[in-house]
Amino acid sequence: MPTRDKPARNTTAWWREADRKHQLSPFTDYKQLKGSEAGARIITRAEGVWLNDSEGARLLDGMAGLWCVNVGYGRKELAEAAYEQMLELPYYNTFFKTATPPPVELAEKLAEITPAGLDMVFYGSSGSESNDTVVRLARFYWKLRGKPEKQQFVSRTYAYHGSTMASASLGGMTPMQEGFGLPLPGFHHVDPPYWYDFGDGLDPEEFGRRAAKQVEDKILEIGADKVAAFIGEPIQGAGGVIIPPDSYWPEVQRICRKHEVLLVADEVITGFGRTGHLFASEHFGIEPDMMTLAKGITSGYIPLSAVMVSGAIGRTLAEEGGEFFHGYTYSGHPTACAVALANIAIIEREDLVRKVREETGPHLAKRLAELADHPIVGEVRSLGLIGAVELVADKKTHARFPGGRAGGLCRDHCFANDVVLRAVRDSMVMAPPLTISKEEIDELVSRLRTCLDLTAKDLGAG
Ligand code: PXG
Repeated sequence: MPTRDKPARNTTAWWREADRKHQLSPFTDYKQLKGSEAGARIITRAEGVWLNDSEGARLLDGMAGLWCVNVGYGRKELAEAAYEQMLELPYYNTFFKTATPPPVELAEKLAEITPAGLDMVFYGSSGSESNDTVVRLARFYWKLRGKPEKQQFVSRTYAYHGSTMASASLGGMTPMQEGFGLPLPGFHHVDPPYWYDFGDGLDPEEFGRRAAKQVEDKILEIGADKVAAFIGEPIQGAGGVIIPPDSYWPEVQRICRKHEVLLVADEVITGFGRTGHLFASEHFGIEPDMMTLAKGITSGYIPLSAVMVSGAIGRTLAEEGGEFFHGYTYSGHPTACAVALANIAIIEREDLVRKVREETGPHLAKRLAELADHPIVGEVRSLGLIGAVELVADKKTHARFPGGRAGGLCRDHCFANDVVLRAVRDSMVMAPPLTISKEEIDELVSRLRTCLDLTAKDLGAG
């Protein structure tokens, strides 16, 4: 009989205790988790959009893992692609004048499917690594172009570009910077195009132009001759699914071109069909000079990331020469690239992007719109299968509940009611697998409504 102090191996209680004792999980309050009786929920398997935990519960995964499992769980052919590649050639590097077939085949495929002009690729294993690569590439490019003083970067508050020191400097999450000596010198931030919180009563399109103007003002303040690049997520995901007004991105692109500042789209979340376009840059009408990809590139089945680079930058690298002193052991990992190729084949064969654009995306928007009359819902917004629900105390003034507790409360209710959603401040955000059915969307929204009711009750509202 296992005792309370010593649970039997590989049981829920044992995993929880070993987790508390030995694993330092990301973005976790260790004091809180290690001291809590409940411990972590142990997820043991998954199929489609459904997760199973070790205690037999079935959870609807409204977040596609962490915004990444685009083709859903349980895809045998991705496992087979990895298995076959591992037997053939599990690993070989792409340093020192060698290459292997999968990264080459994937590079050709990515050049074909990403927006016009992006036709070269530098691989990594995470979004963070790829955004670090952007910093290096941009600085290297301007040096080769005879403008070595173009070193600095502009991005936005609430941006998430990763957790390494350079990518967290590009990001605009203050808690990730304060106390860590970040941002590094040369990284600047402007307000996000977040109409709901920053709109000041302006018409959204006018607000979009004002938010873009802040980018220009910042470039001029630093000096255009010192700015290497502007980086932004077409839709800020971890920052709260901030969907900019249509006026924003074309204006940012015009400003970047005017001041010879590279435009970098971080499509780590928005890439591979999330918005109902293969890449959100297509929706917003921009042609970035670089684009970072991760997550949906393999649907999270294995780590892989990429920086897409324009032909113009690629030509400068090729024509001006000089070694690019940068790379990772796993740049162009053959097994990860083989999985990415199989994953993209699924997205194409199952017509997932069109389905998101024409069927499931509009269905999610319609069902979310029905939540707008809920007493604590201030706004719902979505594009394709990425969306947010704003929780407010006052629908008119957009005033939040005191203490910033509403999001966390609602998230905990969702988790207890077997639907996984994220809370970002007081926004509930969602990004389910692109394979989610209309019935499963109905289920997701109906569970969310129940949890909104419970949250309203906790807050004494409605
Ligand atoms: N760019 C964007 C837009 C991201 O969302 C990264 C880069 C970094 O990718 P890696 O692979 O290094 O994690 C991300 C990651 C959350 C959450 O809580 C979001 C991310 C990661 C972890 C948690 O919403 N996005």
